[in-house]
Amino acid sequence: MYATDYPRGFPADFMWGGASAAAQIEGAWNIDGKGLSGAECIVGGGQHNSTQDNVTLAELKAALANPSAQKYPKRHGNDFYHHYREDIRLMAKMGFRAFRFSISWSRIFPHGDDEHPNEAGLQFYDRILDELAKYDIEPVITLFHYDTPVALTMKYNGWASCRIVKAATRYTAVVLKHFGRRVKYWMTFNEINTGTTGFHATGAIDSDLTPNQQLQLRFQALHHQFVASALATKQLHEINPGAKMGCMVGRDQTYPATPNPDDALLAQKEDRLNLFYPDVQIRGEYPEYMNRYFAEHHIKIEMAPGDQELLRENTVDYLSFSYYTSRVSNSRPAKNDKKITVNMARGFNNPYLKGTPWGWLIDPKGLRVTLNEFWDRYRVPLFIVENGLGAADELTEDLQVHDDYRIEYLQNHIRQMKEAVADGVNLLGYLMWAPIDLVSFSTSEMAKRYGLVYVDLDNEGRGTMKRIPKDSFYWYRHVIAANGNEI
Ligand code: BGP
Repeated sequence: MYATDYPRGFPADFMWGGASAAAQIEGAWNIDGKGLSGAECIVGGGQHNSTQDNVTLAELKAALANPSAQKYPKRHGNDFYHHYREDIRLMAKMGFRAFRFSISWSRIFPHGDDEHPNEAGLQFYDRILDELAKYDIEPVITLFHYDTPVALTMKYNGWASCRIVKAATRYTAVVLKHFGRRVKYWMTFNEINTGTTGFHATGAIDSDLTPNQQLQLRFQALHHQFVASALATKQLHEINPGAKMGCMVGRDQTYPATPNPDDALLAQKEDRLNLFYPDVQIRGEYPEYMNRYFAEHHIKIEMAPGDQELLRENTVDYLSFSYYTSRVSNSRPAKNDKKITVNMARGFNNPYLKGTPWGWLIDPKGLRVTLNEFWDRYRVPLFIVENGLGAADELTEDLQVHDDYRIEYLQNHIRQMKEAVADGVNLLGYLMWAPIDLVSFSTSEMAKRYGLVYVDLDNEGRGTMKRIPKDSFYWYRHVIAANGNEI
């Protein structure tokens, strides 16, 4: 007998919630023993791939020499460090079942490899976990979210050197030993597939190298991240066999521009440069197609004895990803087809889609395609750990934010996600980006807001930090209460 029914809704334990990152929310960059991280030194220029990925040693030294000089609020985040109780209470009010945040390496080891961990740092995250436990909110923790300690950039040139793996492994050992028994869901590197775009991900200065040398350095840095990920996965499973380690990629669904087979081939080729990462972390080995790519680009990955075995034996338990947009591969662009960079993706415009005020193409159906493709390819549980709309919200005189555009964005994506679940995809949860307004990563500004809760803070760092629920706050609360049956 063959049953033909399919899921009409979300599982009862579906993890509805939101996501964040230490360097974009915490602030308190020089408090309680914290060291500086790369994320707190780079200055965004409106899009990824701008200033931040061409950071020079001189710029970094200047940031270190005068850390208070920066006018944007990146080092202050939304002051979650002092507002976490209020923020978590607001999440609980929305009915959150899960909250993703990252641990800042330089809060635990200010220089990345200090002799002893900073107890005040560990205690801060203990307080967050206590607070989440109070409301029965499942913590989901990222170990590395674009924030390599600056001291390790100075010492090793970040992930370019294999020597950083030892320091990273000590950091993960301490963190997993301390929190590993009380936290079930973990992930290693945020959007590991952005590693070839530069400093924010590799913590390595390579602005003086040729493009080919840069690629060589970045792929080598990525190998070190794969190794550190596998080691962290091993550590977690030893500490708590029931805990789950995920890999995390930034996903931009790729379409061929036309049915021309040349476009289809190009789309496949370009897409593989993103699939490479979950291929390694889920299947446990470098895929064959990368051999040709490496050879053609004169890239040689140095692997230590035992690396391949380590990758094979310590694959991840689930695949998590961010989804904001999709991209188009075009093998024969016309003169006026210009290439656009959206988030990390470089592709061509899609005439069927509209963009956000920051030009990110909005593609809810692409999320359904992604979910189905990932599930078909990997057969491991999936987890959406970022999806949201950056917009310039307006606070009305009576202190309200009518963000119907954000509701529409989230609504359309959640509807497509529901379709994918009905298609048979095994999905653990949906963590929107971001519950509370935070500092945008690419622009380093507050003006590009993602939150369901408004924070009174401007690009210059001025404001009361007051939290004000937006219309989307009430809408999302209802979606969660009805477990996605009313969207
Ligand atoms: C992802 C990052 C997040 C977040 C998000 C939105 O790539 O993981 O850290 O910032 O993008 O991007 P932005 O803040 O640049 O608009």
